[in-house]
Parts: sequence; structure tokens; C-alpha cells
Amino acid sequence: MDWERIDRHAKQWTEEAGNRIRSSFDKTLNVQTKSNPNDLVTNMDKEIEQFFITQIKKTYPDHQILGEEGYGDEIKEQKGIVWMLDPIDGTMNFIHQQRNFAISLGVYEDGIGKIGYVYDVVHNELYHAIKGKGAFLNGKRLPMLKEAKMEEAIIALNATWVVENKRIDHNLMIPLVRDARGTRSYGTAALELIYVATGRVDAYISLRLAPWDYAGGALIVEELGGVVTNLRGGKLDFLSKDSVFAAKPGLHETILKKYLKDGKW
Ligand code: 2AM
Ligand code: CA
Repeated sequence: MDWERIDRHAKQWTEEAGNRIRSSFDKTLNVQTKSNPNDLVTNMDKEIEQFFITQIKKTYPDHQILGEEGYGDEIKEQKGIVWMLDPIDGTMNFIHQQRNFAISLGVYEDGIGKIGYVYDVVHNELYHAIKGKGAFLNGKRLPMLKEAKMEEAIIALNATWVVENKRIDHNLMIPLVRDARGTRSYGTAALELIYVATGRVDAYISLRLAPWDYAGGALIVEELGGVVTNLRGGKLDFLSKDSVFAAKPGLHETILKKYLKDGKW
């Protein structure tokens, strides 16, 4: 497998997609809702996913694509090469703020992450990892993560999980929020994983993400020595939705043992 060639294409298409998103800012967005009134999609989410699919299918006809907007393939098993794509992660931010969103891409072989890209389009920051070779910001190598203590930790998590909700007993989250130095919510899983990778936050927790949200970012965190699992401490699932817990080394184990062990996540 020529991974250097695949990586060149992944980078080229991600940058081209970023340019398209940037030039859409002066045009009128068409916003629609999906499963509920707050589940949003725009013409740009669809256009960017279709752009990637056209390029990938033309260049690599035997590769498969798992995309959020559903124009890709139905993936039933972790076999062969699968491109996992979120054309715009943080769509609500994209619509309301024109910032705090990213293109997220992970290329996996037999379920193992090989290439990850997360592109913060507005800041022109292209984050990139290659399995076993480290992670980079705009081509410059990123430093490895250091251990962090709970009492000095900033944890990224959505307030949804700290008030009564359908998914978890929110009381279990209260000690975690109380003991951390601070919490932050950015509304974009891909960038929140990047904030863990770059040490801007120390951990990130979400109870409900899909493979396209974390396929790119998880590899980038892991290449820098961070740990990414679900909230049960198990391996992430790339065939269905899952919870996600990413943290600096050491802190991951501490939080898992002290704060997450009693949850039915
Ligand atoms: P999206 O913007 O691509 O939909 C917001 O906290 C983060 O969670 C975003 O990364 C968002 O991705 C993701 N997200 C929101 N609702 C989701 C759902 N129902 N399933 C999976 N991911 C979701
Ligand atoms: Ca999306």
C-alpha cells in the first residue's frame, strides 16, 4: 500500500475542501434540519462530502467511505481501507459563528488508524498524524504530551451531560466537574480532540459521538502519547456511535478509576 500517496491526496483534498468552505462565507447558506430541530445540515456539509467522495472513488475505487451525510458506503465490517469523513464537524458553530468547526478525516485499514487530518479552516491550522510517525501542525512536528494532575486539569465537556439527560445519570459527572480546575465546551469534537492533542485542555469527554467525529482526531491524540477510549475504558468502536474519553497520559487512568468506574456508559 502506498501510504505516502494516500497521505498526499488526503492533504490535498482537505486543503481544497477548506478553500471551498472559506469561499462559501460570502454566499447564503441553505440550512436544513435532520433528526430534530437542533440537528443541522447545510448545503456546504453535503457539497464537501460529495467532493471527497468523487475524488476518493475516482482515485481509489476499492476504498470505502463512511461520511456523516450518508453519501458514502454502508460499512458493516472493519476490513480494507475506509475513509471516515466529517465534512464539517461543529455544524451548529459553522452556521451561528463561522468558526469553531473543522473538517475531520481518518483513513483506516482493517480498523486501524493510519492517517488523520483535522483542519481548522478559519485559523488555517491543518493538524495531521501518520501512524507511528507523529503528529504535525501545518507540517511542524508537535511535542509529545506530558502527564497532568486532576486539580490542574481543564476538561472539555458539554453541559448537556451535567444536567438531567436521556443518556446518563448526570450526578456521576458532578464530582468530575467539581474537582477539575475548569471546564470548557467548544461544540466540535474534532477540535476538542485537537485541544487535547496540543495540551490546550487536559481531557475531553462526550457521551455520544460517531466514528466520523473522532476518526481523525483520535489518531492525532494517540500519536502524541494521549489516550483515547470510550468511557468504559475500552477501544473505540468505528462501526457504531460510542462515548469518547480522551486525555493526557496518567490523567486518563486517574479519571477512569476515580470518576468513571461506576457509570453505565
Ligand atoms: P457535528 O457538528 O458534525 O454534528 C458537539 O458537541 C459535537 O458532537 C460535534 O462534534 C457534533 O458533530 C457532535 N454531535 C452532535 N450530535 C451528535 C449525534 N447525535 N451523534 C454524533 N455526534 C454528534
Ligand atoms: Ca458534521
